[in-house]
Amino acid sequence: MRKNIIVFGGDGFCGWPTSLHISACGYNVTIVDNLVRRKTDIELECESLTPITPIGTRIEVWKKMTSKNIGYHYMNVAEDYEGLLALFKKLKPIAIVHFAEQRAAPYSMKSPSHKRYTVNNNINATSNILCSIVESGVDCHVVHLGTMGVYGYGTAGMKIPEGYLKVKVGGDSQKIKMLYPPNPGSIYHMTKCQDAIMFYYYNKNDDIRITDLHQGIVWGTNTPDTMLDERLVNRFDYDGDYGTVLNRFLMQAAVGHPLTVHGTGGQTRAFIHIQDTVKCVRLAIENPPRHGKRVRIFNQAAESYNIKDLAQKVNELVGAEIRYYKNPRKEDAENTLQFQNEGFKSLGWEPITLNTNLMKEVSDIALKYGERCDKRKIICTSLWNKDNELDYIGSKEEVI
Ligand code: NAD
Ligand code: USQ
Repeated sequence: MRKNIIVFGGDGFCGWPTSLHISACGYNVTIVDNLVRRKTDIELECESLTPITPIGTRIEVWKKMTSKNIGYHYMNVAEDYEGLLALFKKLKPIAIVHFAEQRAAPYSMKSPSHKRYTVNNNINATSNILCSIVESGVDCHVVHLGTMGVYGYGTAGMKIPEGYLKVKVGGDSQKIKMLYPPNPGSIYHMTKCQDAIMFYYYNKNDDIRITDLHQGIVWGTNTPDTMLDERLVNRFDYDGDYGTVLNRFLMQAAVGHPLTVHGTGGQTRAFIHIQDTVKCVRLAIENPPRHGKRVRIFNQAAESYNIKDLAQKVNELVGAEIRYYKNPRKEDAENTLQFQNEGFKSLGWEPITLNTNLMKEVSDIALKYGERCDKRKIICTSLWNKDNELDYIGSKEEVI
């Protein structure tokens, strides 16, 4: 039985622990990554808080610890179509996991060139992967990491369904299921909406089996596999472009920086722990949709929280000053967010919810590597439009 799996973007924050988990579960994993995320560290003059080792060292140490091989190809998936096609023909994977996109909303909004890079990279990566699967004739399941942000963050009076909305048309006479209307909040999120149209098309035209995972904000750092050896440590982004909110707050508390709540902190978002990310991706791989079925969409998120409550929880756990900053983004000051996540639950997933032990684990990592933090990189300086203002100081009161 073929058990090859390609992980595109397997050197990144979600991709690395996922590659290890899938390898540990007995699949032959090949990582494809052009290391652009590491190069972006150089551009932004800010490294992962954790000292990640080169990809070659990571793979060598994994082999030493587990006797399992992980293959690696340095390749730009958005540009090297011929290389990609050759790889599909050679490996004939049963599944691929597609993480290889520029994933930070603030980075995508930094400047016209960052906007255009994000669009070119993300759209071409997805397009090349789908096109090369068809041309190679390989029957493989595509598991893509999308985002909860494709829905916008409103609930329209109901729980957000898993990808499709049931609507009545023609004076209630006819019921149809349509893709939930896209409502991106950044150029990055817009590319994920565009990915969805490509999936729809390739599934309809070429019967490619596709699972699109609408993932919430990932928190945490390590998984049991990355903890086997310090050289397997996962990356920890904390800067204003790539750092995501809960990990940032835990790191900020650890280094004595005020927690940087944007606006009123009334924004509600969906969250998932990194250990659940890797589990969900494996569950998706092991339960592929059948041929002839439309694109399967799962909401890959455990629960939602508003930002102010998160800051309060971090304060209760480790003690921190909470400050409110003028919001650099164009987003609703307040929203409620409810969503369905029955798809993964029906496959046996029991979500990890925000808990003190796991938050403490992140806090301990932040304390351990705190001296690597460059505090000048903490404030988010990427502004969504000309009406937004930079705010390095913040205030004790919510910014309306
Ligand atoms: P990341 O930036 O840490 O990892 C992405 C990896 O893809 C990097 O190693 C990068 O070098 C690689 N890559 C990017 N473009 C490439 C290209 N053209 N060719 C080859 N490799 C390329 O990001 P992440 O946090 O691991 O996110 C992975 C995926 O999960 C993204 O698609 C993101 O949209 C999605 N996601 C992430 C989160 C989160 O909170 N981190 C939440 C929801 C969804
Ligand atoms: N926020 C703060 N203070 C901070 C950082 C963020 O208040 O210091 C606020 C933001 O204004 C926003 C919310 O927290 O309202 C979330 O911001 P984030 O940077 O943690 O997450 P986001 O930009 O939404 O992007 C992240 C990942 C992205 C993924 C997305 C899932 O980077 O890859 O797609 O989460 S979701 O949020 O469900 O769209």
